[in-house]
Amino acid sequence: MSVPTSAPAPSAPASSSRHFPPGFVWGAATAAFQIEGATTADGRSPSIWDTLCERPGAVLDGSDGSVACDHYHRWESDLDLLAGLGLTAYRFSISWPRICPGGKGEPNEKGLGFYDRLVDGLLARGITPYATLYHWDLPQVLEDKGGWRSRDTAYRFAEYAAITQHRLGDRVKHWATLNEPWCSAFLGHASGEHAPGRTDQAEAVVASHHLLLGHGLATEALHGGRRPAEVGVVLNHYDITPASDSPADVDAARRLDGQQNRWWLDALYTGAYPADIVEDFARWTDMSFVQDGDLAAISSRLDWMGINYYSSFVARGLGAPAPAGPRPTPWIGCEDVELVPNGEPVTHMGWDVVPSGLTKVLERISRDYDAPPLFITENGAAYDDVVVDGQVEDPDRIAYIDAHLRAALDAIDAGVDLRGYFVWSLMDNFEWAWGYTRRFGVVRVDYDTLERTPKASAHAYAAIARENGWA
Ligand code: IFM
Repeated sequence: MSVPTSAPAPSAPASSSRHFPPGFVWGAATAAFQIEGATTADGRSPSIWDTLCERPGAVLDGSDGSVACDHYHRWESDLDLLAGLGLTAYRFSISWPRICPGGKGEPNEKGLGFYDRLVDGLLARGITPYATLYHWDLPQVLEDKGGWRSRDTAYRFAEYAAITQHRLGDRVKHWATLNEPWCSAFLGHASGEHAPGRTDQAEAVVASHHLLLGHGLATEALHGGRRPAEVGVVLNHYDITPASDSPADVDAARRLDGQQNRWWLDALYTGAYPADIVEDFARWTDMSFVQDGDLAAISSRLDWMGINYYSSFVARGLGAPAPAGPRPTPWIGCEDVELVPNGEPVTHMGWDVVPSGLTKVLERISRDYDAPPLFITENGAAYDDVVVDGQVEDPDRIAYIDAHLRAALDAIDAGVDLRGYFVWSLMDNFEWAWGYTRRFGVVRVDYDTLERTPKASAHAYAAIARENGWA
């Protein structure tokens, strides 16, 4: 948590020459359920997101992932797009229900075959694969047995990780176990906005532990495999400041920071959950589901860590007097905390644009934790793109990416070991509970024709990647 002191130093002006360290990795990111479509092809079983999409009202536009960007059938031309932009790294996720449609037992050869071809296609184009094993698409068969509320799911996850690495590990070196487990635990089990759409705070805490346990067991399995594996995890972090120095606001920021940031970082790097948050959660759970040895597995050695950064939060405790006007929504899992707009411009998601928060997040992790080298595994913005003659000029997205890259470089200049950046996202895609109404891509997808067109931001980002900074 950072408490506001003085205004952060502004990033260098857009015209100044700055460069990233040699070898900095430039990539784009996607996730299986958001782009692949083909949800019934080649033996894939339903995931919890297929199920949630069927629930009336769960997805803003009533859509689902059955077609998405049809990447399952268009992957070759999508990889050509990546290569055409000159990007040399691609972060994608593997669909668990394609590999293990039954949740356990014999893997599905056709599912493995798809990722075999994808990886070969990447390598043939000189693009390094960064594979994420879990980007929220739990096989529904496992949800039916308790999902992440059940300890057994953590063991099933480690099995699936081992199967996948056994097949792809001769070509894929960089593995991420989980993507943003906070979302799986808290949006999935407390607010119910994400699959499996449950609303029980105690379940969210149990799920958070089993997700982390799954991460730890999978990390051990990947490191123990026949092939050398560089294993990481991808977390969503925010810089969190109190709205004022009132005790209620300061405590709100502590709690929010504890749940969003420290819960995960402490478990991974210190082998213990933060005591103050365990105490906060005591109203829901006594943590008796934590068994001997769990935290040792959770904190097993990592080779890198991914940070997804989009925005930062200003927290107000509801004990403090609220100003007149509409009250923002209370925060999941911290019912007496609300987020206060900080006066910055917002994206189409309504998220404050705070590049300096990225510098602070990177510096904080590097300063407070014994963390491995860092990557920004997602950063980007949804804007309400205007299409003129099939083209998108997206100056807001260009400015967002540019400012965040400069903020990342500020962190490197301050000594942070940051190794790469993946823009979210390569292309417009299924934005979870928002359906297809929010566009994060640097490549536009026309959902009627599925035609792809690089936006101006794709070219602007590619130019920075080519130059390894700004000339
Ligand atoms: O689209 C998501 C992605 O799946 C996970 N990180 C945040 C992105 C934007 O909401």
